[in-house]
Amino acid sequence: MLNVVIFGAPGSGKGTQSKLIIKEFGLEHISTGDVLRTEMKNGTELGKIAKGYIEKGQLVPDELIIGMLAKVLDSIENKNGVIFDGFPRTIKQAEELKKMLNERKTDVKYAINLDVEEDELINRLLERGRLSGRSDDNLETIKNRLEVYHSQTAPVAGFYIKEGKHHTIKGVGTIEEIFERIKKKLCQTS
Ligand code: B4P
Repeated sequence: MLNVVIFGAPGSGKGTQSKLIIKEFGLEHISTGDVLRTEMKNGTELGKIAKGYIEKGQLVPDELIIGMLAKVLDSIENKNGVIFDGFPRTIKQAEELKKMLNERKTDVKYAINLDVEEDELINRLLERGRLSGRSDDNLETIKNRLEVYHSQTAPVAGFYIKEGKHHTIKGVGTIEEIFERIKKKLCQTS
């Protein structure tokens, strides 16, 4: 199974590139951000709790995310593999993902880290906020999200470096150029 983790700072292009990877490789898509936004829209208990964290630019607590992910994983039948978009965001989530996949006789094959400088990230997110009105795409929340990224999510790279699965991809350029870089990596090493 081709299980791929795609990670990077907020606005690095995870969701954007995931869509292209899914199409090319026939994978299932799990975006924890999308799942949380659906829960928020439907006004569920989880959605109400998540809203408080997301609007402050903080991470939703690990226990909630891990429980949510286990349910989504069990509902998937695609045998080609899964792209994990925006998960794991902490070392604890990376450890739990490994456990969950091992229990299902599989594992992560590649961790793709999209590298984009901070000014570009802020510009992209402000632009998305302007167009979509997403409540966490405002300057104050974006700055908090970037801080949280550096303190809690960036260390996840070390987890996958140790496992020999980590690949940094330059995340600046056109969407198609970046996708070509990712595709080359996934084809080269598979
Ligand atoms: P996410 O939904 O994962 O949001 P994100 O980090 O902003 O990335 P996203 O995938 O949406 O954006 P992309 O880079 O593709 O998370 C939202 C929140 O949910 C988190 O802050 C957290 O609170 C919570 N959460 C989610 N998962 C969690 C977890 N595992 N644990 C705890 N909490 C969790 O694109 C950004 C913009 O850039 C788009 O407008 C796009 O069009 C543009 N863009 C993309 N590529 C471009 C390019 N090459 N050039 C120019 N623009 C580009």
